[in-house]
Amino acid sequence: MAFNFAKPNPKLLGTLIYTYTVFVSIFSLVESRTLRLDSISGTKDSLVYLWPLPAEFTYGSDTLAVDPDLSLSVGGTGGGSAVVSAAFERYKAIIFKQSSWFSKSRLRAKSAYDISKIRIIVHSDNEELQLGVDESYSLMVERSNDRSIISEATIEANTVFGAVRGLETFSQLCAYDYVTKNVQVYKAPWYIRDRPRFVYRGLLLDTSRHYLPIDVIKQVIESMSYVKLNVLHWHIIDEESFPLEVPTYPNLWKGAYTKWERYTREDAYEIVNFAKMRGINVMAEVDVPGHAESWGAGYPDLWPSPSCREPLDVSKNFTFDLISGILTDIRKIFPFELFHLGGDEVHTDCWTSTPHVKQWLQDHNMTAEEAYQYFVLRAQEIAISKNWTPVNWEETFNTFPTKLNPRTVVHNWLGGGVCQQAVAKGFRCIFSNQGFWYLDHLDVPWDEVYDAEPMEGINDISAQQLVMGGEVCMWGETADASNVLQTIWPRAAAAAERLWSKREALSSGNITVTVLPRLQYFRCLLTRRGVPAAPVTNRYARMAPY
Ligand code: CP6
Repeated sequence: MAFNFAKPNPKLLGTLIYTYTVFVSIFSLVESRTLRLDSISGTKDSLVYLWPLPAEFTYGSDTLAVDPDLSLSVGGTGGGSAVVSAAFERYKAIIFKQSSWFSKSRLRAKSAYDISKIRIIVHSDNEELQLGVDESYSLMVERSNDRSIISEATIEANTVFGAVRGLETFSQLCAYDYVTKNVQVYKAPWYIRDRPRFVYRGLLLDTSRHYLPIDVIKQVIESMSYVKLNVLHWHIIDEESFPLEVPTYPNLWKGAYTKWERYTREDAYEIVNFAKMRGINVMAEVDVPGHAESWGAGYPDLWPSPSCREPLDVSKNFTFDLISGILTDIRKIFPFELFHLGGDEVHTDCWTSTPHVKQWLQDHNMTAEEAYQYFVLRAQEIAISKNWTPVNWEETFNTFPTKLNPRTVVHNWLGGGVCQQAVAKGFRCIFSNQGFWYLDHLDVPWDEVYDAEPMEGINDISAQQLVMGGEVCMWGETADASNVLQTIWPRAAAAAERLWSKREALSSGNITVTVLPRLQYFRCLLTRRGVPAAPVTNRYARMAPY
């Protein structure tokens, strides 16, 4: 005999209902025993738990429930972009990360939600990501007055990348409530209009001192998008290792630590694309001539001699042919208009002590310092010929400021406030003062990172416009896959707010009251999203009193 569907067996049904109830109770118990920090922080005080703080915002005191079946509706010429739909899917997963499948299906049955849809309107279908791309957006999260209409959160932006920034902010407004087991937006209605203070908000990642697997680089990029950083400065190669594939000069790969610690062109391309989907440009660095010893593993002619290997041999055309070959090969991979040529820490002893180089200097009537200038300018010409704008570490500006190509972007790292001098001479500048923004300096606490100001001492409006922004640097000598994320976070977030939010908003009031709890909340957000971020206060002297 077959089942009779028209007449359900009441005994079986009863058993099913009983089993269901038991499961619900067990799951509820398990869930309610989880930490409740984020459901509390959203309501307790008058702080706004967003990081970085938006340019303009107002809020109310209403609590809205977000539908676990949140849907996307798009409008405008750029609404149909894959950048937007992929970002929506990423953020939906983040927003409902804590809701179990079980609680979601129970909540679905209740059906009354305040926000069931995100409407994203994008006014351009141009998906090109370049320096100065419009990242502004507006975000509205409000309860509809008409209860028969499904309420929407609305994001409006001029570019798809503005929409991505808006989704990040929306995701930060959403908090999992461990009591109702629903995702809620506190303090609604929200009206936010936001835009970055600086066009360049970077993070340096060094894959030469320690190799970083692709997945780790992606984790760094993903976490950068949480604080709206927009440039990954990929310090791919240096004197210790050469992990990147360069087809024209295949022996360069011999400078990799092992054949497993290498990036193919496809790997690099994948990283650039992964970053682009998050509104992040990748600026590659080929640091010449002072940080390139590893190149000689494959091409020993690049060394002045086997016993004196740095800087690269300035006397040979082969050196510049090779630089040109690398840049030609990787131009296709890195579409960003900026390219970093290093130029730092050039100690010319090998040039003056190696006979053939010394002879070359004499023949060309050059001092070692002039040869340094000659090298940097020739490398700049190569980058410019490939349609790149050169970026150089500040020693190039400090040594020959009047000779540098005027398009050069000066990258500060020493402690002397070079940005002030560089912009006074008409150069653009990136701030990375090592006393504050070198993340490998573990003794620099979060508030010193937060207080560092790229515009310090620069008061003239036209000079201020030349300060492109800044960058935190995660050098690789002491960081690999095991600790790189916890070394970057949470202090990189402190710099990110400096670079995104209005200067006035950062300095108002006592930052241990207005900023520290917000940063601590954001650090919890990172850990909830799976980013292993270190504690915010790592010096006992700075911890809150009992
Ligand atoms: N590598 C390269 C480095 C550093 C620089 N360039 C560096 C120097 C001093 C400190 C940290 C890092 N490791 N290529 C300087 C720009 Cl304290």
